[in-house]
Amino acid sequence: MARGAFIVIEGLDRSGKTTQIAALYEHLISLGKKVEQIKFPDRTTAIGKMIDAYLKSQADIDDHAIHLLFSANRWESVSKILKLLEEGTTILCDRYAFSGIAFSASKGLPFDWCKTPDVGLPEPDMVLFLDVSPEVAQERGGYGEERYEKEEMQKRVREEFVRVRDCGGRSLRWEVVNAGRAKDQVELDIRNATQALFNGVEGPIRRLWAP
Ligand code: Z5A
Ligand code: MG
Repeated sequence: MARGAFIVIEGLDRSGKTTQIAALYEHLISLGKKVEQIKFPDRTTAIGKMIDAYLKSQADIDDHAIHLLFSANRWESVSKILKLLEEGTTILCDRYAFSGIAFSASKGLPFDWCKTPDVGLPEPDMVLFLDVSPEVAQERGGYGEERYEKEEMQKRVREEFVRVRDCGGRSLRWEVVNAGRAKDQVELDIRNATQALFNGVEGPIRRLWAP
């Protein structure tokens, strides 16, 4: 039996990640596929609650320490991710290690240091990067109240995402989607980019940035 596909959606704040994951999820359900949605940060765990307090500016945490907490929050989901994939369930994941690097590096932490704690995580079969200019993102109801939701920060993060893509490693598939268009157009592009994965994937789950 083919294993499930691991599909990650990345992008800036307000790029439509959650909207598009929900649309793809409904499409896969309508096709009778086994599919699950996951999201990072996962704010439901003990570590996730610390991250939530940090993002809401209710707690101050050193930049290095919060970076490691975001990574630990992914590691605590690994057994669940592997189990779902092995039993043939497709995973749609809202943000992953790529956000981890882009956000922390844009605060000035060394890029390679940021990458290290996520080395060895399950590697996605495809990353869809929803690209919007910070200006378009801001038109979508403006940024929220959380710590990183400022135009200047989002501009730096967008630049860091280019570096993250370029360090992806040989096997990583990174597709850029123009997410500045109407929702249904973006949805169609995402469906077309991912449909070869809908019947599952042959071969083992690779590890992210493994040597
Ligand atoms: N972070 C980190 O630092 N390190 C890490 O390792 C990880 C994350 C994993 C919280 O993330 C913060 O954590 C985030 C990165 C950091 N900081 N920031 N910024 P989060 O995922 O919990 O929160 P978020 O990125 O802010 O998600 P979001 O605001 O929910 O954005 P979204 O999911 O991309 O957008 P959306 O909710 O689908 O859509 C936003 C609005 O736009 C909504 O009103 C939609 O109806 C509308 N929309 C969506 N698509 C369109 C189109 N095509 N046209 C017009 N309007 C649209
Ligand atoms: Mg937000």
